Amino acid sequence: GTTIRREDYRPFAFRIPTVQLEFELEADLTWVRAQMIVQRRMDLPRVSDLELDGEDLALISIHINGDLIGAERYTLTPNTLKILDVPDHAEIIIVSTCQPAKNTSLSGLYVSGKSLFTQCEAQGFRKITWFADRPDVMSVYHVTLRADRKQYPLLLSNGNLVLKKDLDDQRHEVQWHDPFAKPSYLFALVAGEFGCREHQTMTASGRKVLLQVYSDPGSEHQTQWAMESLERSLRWDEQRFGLELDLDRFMIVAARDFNMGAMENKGLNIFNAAYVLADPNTATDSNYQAIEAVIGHEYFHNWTGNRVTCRDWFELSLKEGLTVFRDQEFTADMMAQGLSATAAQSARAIKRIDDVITLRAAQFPEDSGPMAHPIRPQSYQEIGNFYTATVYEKGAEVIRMMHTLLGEQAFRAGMDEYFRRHDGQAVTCDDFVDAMNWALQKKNPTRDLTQFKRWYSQAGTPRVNASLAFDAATQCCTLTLSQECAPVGVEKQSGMKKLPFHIPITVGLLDEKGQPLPLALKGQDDQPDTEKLLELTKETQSWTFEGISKRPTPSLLRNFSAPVNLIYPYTNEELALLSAHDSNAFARWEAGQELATRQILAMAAIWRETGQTPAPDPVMIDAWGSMLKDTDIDAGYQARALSMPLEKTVLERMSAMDPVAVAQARVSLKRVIGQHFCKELIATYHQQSTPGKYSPAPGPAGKRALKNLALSFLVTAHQKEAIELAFQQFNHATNMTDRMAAFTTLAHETQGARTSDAITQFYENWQHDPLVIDKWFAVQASSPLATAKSMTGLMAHPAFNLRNPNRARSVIFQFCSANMLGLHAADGTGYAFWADQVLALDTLNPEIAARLARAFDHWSRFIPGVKDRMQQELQRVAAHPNLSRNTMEIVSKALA
Ligand code: B3K
Ligand code: ZN
Repeated sequence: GTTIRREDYRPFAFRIPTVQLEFELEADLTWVRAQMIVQRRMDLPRVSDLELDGEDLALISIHINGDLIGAERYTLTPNTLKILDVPDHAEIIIVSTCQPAKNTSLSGLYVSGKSLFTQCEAQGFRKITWFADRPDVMSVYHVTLRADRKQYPLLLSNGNLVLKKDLDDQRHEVQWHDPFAKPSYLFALVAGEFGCREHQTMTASGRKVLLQVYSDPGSEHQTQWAMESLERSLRWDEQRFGLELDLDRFMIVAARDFNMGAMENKGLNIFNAAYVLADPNTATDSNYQAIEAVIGHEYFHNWTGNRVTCRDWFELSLKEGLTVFRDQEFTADMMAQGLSATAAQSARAIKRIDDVITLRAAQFPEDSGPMAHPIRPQSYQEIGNFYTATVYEKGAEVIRMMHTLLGEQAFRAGMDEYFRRHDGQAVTCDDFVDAMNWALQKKNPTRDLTQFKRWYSQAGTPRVNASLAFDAATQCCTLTLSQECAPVGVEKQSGMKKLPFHIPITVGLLDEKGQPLPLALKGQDDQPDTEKLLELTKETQSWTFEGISKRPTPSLLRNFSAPVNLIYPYTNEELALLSAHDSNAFARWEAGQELATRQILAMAAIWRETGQTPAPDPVMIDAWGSMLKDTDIDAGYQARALSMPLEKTVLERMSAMDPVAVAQARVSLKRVIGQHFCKELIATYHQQSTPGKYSPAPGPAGKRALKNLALSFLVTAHQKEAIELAFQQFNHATNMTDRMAAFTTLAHETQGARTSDAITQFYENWQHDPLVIDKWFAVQASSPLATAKSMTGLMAHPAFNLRNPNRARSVIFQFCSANMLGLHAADGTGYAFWADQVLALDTLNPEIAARLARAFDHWSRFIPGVKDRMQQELQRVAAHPNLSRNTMEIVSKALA
């Protein structure tokens, strides 16, 4: 494929200040008229031709300044329209058609259900009309939509509604005007029949705004939480960042077929229905939380993304990393709202834990594999492949490190300065860091973020080795940190020399009782704190603390203050001490997880040799016992602390990955704990009841999480009483969280007539609700009992539809990326299934196919036998004729 490079960026030679779009909307054939003002930029080297992007379009006519032009005035290739020799000022009108019903890629204008939707980021607008489809060309849009009144009673586009009228032939017309100049990727239209929930509210400065949530007719009762989340998002951005909604109305529309979570189109967010619709009976606590987070995320994009956008797609993390950071903070603030200081700390720690689990499971593997890239990539073949965990989640970590280094107040000053400098512009990550640097220097003129910028240009997860030297004679304790980060991905081929990162590391020291020690830096601190922010900027650095009488236990990388792997030679006893006493809730969780991870790794190694798993270290069992009995801690926190680490996170720690050994070891450890603490777990189960009306609030959700974790330990341990409890809970649950928890543990851990009855019953009760049926498919596809053959069976079910991304994800992706035992079955059928599905999806929806292809990124790190078979299937995919550019990039990089 062709590689696009960041260094090749050139500004576009023309401005397009205004665009008037007219649509005659029909599913089979949509007619589009695009009228634009084009002005040659005199500040740039002169370019005579206007080159526009287009894809799958049929050209009808081109007019320049009122004259129809002939074929000698332009050249047309499959992806470009070059209008030759355009005047300095021109009004250009292009008329074309496209075919929404044939568009299975769900990018551009497409059909979902009976409605029409658009998805333009990153490069979908070019499937609607020819245009300079790049984020640095910003225009004011006026949009006219015409369509059949019956079939498409509602016609939406960005901005404010200016006109609505009926036409002849059962058609009608609606006009929209968006006063803010925007790049084409933020354009949107929706046509169809929808139910609507409305809410009038006021911005901080007293402007009236109308909030609307549109969804399938009859689903209006499921949009209350979405509306409440939207209102909370408005308030939060006003309070925390001083940012107001800038339009008179803000719309969210739910689509059943959608490639990702949601899209921040100006004033008209289009959402995957999974992130809009919820009621207690159909959505789980985590669904509720995800809805609030995604609604917040898209809303926050209005400033970080829309008002200030990206110069080019290499700068994607400018808006995505920052907006993920903002949505994480939003959720944390919502969770901590109204709590006492200690309870708030634990609530924020829960959110941090969940985010770090995601980062480690999705981003760390990416950063060590063939697709590794810096948060600001240097090159890509297909931009659709770069909406990655690195750009998003690691991008958010990089913003968070700046927040840690600057502190809340200076960070806010930096944000204000960023908007002051760049509102209405398309800018770069450097511009953002420069604004932050300005704020940092205002606080302390000797500091700067020059070295920090390396986080934008170097990939990989740094490894930080820590060691501690204690000197009883001087009562000094020296902490030494050193960093390394080997070249990864493309860095390997380029022979790039990597330089040290600027890494903020928050630390504490505990005495032998687990009490925090004052951290007096030698000769510097008069009033020492018990926590310090160390800044590691060199390869190796040491810090000496004085007045320490016994060798302490260090508590390192508190709150996960940097996206690194921190290695310290803890004894299991030290980890147990931290897990019982560390005053930092995040670090306390981390210590317990490290204990369990070591245990699983040890058990997996022996399982490989003998087929048996040894008994775990009593230190670890005791640590779990104390956490289980600690009734002072918040239930939601306790649930995280008692959970087993994810298989993926454990696998990352193996030099040769053995997925089956890890899955077996993890489940046997869980079983041992379930058996060992049977009585306590049953007690915990019964203590955590949440009577009364369902609420997704952190309090009751935490109790449910703990109760259901206890249930799952017990069922895994094959406790008869627990299996009975699970069936009862499944049958009598009054909310989806409890029903799903019971259903999952039964379907994954038990077999027989009652289990299959439960599966049948679940389907019969919920077949009318596609989002619940996605759950039904997902539970079966992620079951340790599932095989490629049973997947083929599931896909033959009448409710399966490969064209619906949510459905494809619930079956195929669950099996290929959340089912170790199924995917890695010894007969190789799992691998062949993966390849077959990548190829099947590739002809329909390349973006989704390429995502699935990434499930094999790590093939070369597996044990022999496993890796050879994975490689063969990768090669089979790579050799397939007419592979999309998306999938080709992924498999060729994996095989390189
Ligand atoms: N900006 C969109 C992602 C678009 C992905 C296109 N392949 C959603 C978001 O990050 O909020
Ligand atoms: Zn985003």
